[in-house]
Amino acid sequence: MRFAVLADTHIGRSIPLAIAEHRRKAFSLAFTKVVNRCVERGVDYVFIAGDLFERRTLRPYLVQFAHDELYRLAKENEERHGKKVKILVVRGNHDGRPQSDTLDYIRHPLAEYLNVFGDTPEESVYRDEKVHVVGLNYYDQIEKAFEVFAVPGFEGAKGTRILLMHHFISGYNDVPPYSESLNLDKLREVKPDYVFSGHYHRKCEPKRLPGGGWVLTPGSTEMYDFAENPDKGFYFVDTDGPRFEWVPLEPMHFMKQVKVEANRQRPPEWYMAGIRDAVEGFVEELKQAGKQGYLRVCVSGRLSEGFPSDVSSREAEEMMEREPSLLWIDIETMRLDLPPMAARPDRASRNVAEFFGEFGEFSADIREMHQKVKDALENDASEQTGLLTPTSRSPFVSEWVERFKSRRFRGE
Ligand SMILES: [Mn+2]
Repeated sequence: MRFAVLADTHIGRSIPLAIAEHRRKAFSLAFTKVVNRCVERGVDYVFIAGDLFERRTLRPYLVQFAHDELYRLAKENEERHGKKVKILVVRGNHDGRPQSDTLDYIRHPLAEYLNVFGDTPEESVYRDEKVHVVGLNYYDQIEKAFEVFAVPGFEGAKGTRILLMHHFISGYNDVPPYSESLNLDKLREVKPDYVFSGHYHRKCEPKRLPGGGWVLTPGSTEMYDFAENPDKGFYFVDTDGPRFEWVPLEPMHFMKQVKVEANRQRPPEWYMAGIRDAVEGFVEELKQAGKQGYLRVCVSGRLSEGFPSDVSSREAEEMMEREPSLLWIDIETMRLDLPPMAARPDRASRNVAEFFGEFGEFSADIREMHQKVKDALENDASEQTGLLTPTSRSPFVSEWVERFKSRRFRGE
């Protein structure tokens, strides 16, 4: 038997919204490529491990698209290879909730090539003369769902035992903190020959379960966001052996995130030059890859003058208009800090002794100390922070303490 194992196709994803149409195309194209490869190769079963769709509500043409592609897979697979394929689908967290999900639109009583798992113990099981599949949809409480659906679902199973699910697996996927997951020992309790899982977007190598059987997470089929690496695709599994074959899918666009970061105060022009370099470098990379792409530039550091709004995206926008390979440039200046208060020009003109006049004679001490610190800052301030280093600061601290001690406040 030959399986295709895929997950997280996210058809209809449109984020970042600035390039929504490009994004929708990319996810649809990846799905079409999966169907093409399956048809070329010939498959007996296709396992879709959740998040077929991006959202519960989608544009009708996208639902139609998914429906048509699945039909094409079944039809052409039979025409070319004489095999009737069975496509098995579980619900991911993006597909919707129990009783209300996008998968309803692709369910059809006459589509015998398709099995969409439901939310009752009966609807969680698919069986025929060769395989026994338990489909575990996405639930918030995974351990409980496992006991309710997976454990009884495998009772009396004959043939190849397969668990299809949309959940993290600890000890196999890099599970994010505070996320629900199942561990390998738990999975082993139902003695599966294969566990195919989605939800985790990064490709994983097949892994032996303790005591037998395999787990496999193919990852998503397109770049879900800027943080993901572009190693996208799906697996064919030949149950002889078994043999696992990775089928790479090249992401449609080039997505990159770069930092422009200053470790000392810099004027707005410095950051602008950094952004320009980043964009120019990216255009070069696009040319080499022969692709269109989008870039996010994260600007961080401290300004020596001006305001974050002085670091404008105008130049980047002009480059975007000139250069068709640049689909979008995002410039993120949230982490750009204003100049320190000490750099405000009106400060120098203040008469410090007058300002602290209410302290009486002590205002003269304040004026003296202020002048000393100001001089020290001018000569010794750290380039990075604009402050005195701890060693150059400590004599001032002692002197302040001495001056306070030698005066008596509140009549003490
Ligand atoms: Mn997903």
